[in-house]
Amino acid sequence: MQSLNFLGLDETGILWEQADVLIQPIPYDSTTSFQPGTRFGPEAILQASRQVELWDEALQWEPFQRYRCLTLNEIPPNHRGPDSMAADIRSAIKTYRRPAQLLTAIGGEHSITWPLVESLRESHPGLVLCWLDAHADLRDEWEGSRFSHACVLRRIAELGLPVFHLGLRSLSREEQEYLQDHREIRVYTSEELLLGQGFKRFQNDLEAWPDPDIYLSVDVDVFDPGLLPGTGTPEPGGLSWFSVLEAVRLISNHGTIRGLDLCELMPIPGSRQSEFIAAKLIFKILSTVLYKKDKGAGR
Ligand SMILES: [Mn+2]
Repeated sequence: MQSLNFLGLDETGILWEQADVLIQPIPYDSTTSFQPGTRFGPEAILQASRQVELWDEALQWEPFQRYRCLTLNEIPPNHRGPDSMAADIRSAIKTYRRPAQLLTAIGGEHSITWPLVESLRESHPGLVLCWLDAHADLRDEWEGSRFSHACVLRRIAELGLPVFHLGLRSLSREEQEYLQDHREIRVYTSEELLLGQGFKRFQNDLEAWPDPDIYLSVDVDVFDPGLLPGTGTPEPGGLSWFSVLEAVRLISNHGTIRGLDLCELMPIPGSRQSEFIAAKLIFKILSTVLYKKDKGAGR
């Protein structure tokens, strides 16, 4: 069977060592609460990505005319639980990832981000995390696992890297107390970003890190569910398309995005809306990162 690839690009003759961007599908969802189905996210996003225009109308260029993008085979789900899955992800990406390549993971549930960040920190010890998500994901344990999607940001924060969380609008009292005790996790709520000075404060705070290496993790529930309904735990009051692009622009302008993921897309039968928006966002992020790399190269 012909496997699906991102944007329907012609990958003929591209070796993984030569690719500037590696797309890594990770269809894993054993712990997703409320509604399952994010295991079908990567395939739906790759399928929908074929409808995304290759021309970036905002930046006025076509990134994959110049840069090579290769979609890898999926990392199969490990049903022993998210900690076993994390070990599989770590060992899979260790075999092929090179520091200069931009690894772009497509989930699956958000628990996949922990091994991705942990691995990237080995080559980029000063890594800063930008986290776009409606939820805090700061529980110490959930459904019998400390590595569940509901605990993933807590496990990552314990690695000791600076965290910028944009779009929060739903958390438990336990998570609120954790945030009060852990000021290294900087939070910009959806309300502050949409109705207040959140972007300004985010930009000011980021400036304390000169030219950082950045990992960008997007839970698609950061979007308003009116725009993107296909996710396991939709929350009202989410970000708009342009506010998410503004966040991406600020992040990319300020530092260098070294790795990214997009998680928690749950296809809705009969609709392609959510997966198309997710595919287009991945394209927009990659275009933004590659554009900066391209313009910087000539200086
Ligand atoms: Mn979430």
